[in-house]
Amino acid sequence: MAPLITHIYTADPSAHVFNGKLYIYPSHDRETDIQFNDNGDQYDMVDYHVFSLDTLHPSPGVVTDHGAVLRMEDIPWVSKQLWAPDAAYKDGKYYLYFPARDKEGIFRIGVAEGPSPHGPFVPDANAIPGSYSIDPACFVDDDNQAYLYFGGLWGGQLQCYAGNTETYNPSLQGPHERTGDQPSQGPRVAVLSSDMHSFASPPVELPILDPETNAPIAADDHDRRFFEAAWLHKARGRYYLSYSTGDTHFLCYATSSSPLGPFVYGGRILEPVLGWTTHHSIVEFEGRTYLFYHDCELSKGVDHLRSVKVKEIFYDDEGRILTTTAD
Ligand code: FUB
Repeated sequence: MAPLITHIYTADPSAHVFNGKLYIYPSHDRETDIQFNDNGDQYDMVDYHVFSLDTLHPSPGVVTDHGAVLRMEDIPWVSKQLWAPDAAYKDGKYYLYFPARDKEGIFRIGVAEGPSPHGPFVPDANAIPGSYSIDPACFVDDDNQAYLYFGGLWGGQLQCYAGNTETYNPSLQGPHERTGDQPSQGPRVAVLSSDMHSFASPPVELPILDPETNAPIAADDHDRRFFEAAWLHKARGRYYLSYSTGDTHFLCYATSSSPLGPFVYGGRILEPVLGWTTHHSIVEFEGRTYLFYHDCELSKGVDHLRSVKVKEIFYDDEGRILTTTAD
């Protein structure tokens, strides 16, 4: 499959259906002269574009670029690195959630509000109180309650927070994480307030449980442990939490009967793509289930210059997602 967007580099696609149209909220990658490192400093993005399409079947229709809907210079609390965003709709308004480093260099999550799926989005003056780390994904359940899932290891700083505390430990900055038989760190989830601008209660950790032992997946199990890119979707009455395994480059998923877990590991969705990062979303559109993801084919393998792609995926009769490959 060719990249969906070729006039700029885009990554971390969060796809949603609003008013019958498919909208994509990606990161906007750009070239810089920043040295590559395991902290992800080379991912130095400064704005967000929104894209839309009328159809994906039998092939993707024309992709409209709605332009830069939010710029770093318009967000008072941010110092750098506008990383993977997501969007949500609730009660007549649209919300863009995004991670960025604050003036102290600590990743926080911000929210911006707009009247349409493509903005314009006006950011709150401060990051969401109590937010930390990266990769927000907002899920609004059938009862209209919204949840924010987030977290990412290494450059995403999740390892700097132990369990359910918000206390930042700077000595763990960089490519560090738990090791051995210790429980791996799970993503966080926060119940959002009814106005979508704050956490109704402090975030809690969502351990990913091994289906055999019912214990959290071990820190050394890099083929299955959570690294970043949490995404929540609901299908067949179950909640699917999907995520990237980071340094082993898989997209995996876990399932639960509740948006607040417990989530039990289910399997692998996508084999490694060209490029270090892998980050995705899953959405139903026109009666089919699609995986949006990115790879570095267009940039010929430059890790921080990525391009969004889309592929139909399938479940088996038991609701397991069938593993696929990038193409
Ligand atoms: O795009 C910057 C970061 O790379 C994202 O936040 C991560 O999920 C990874 O894709």
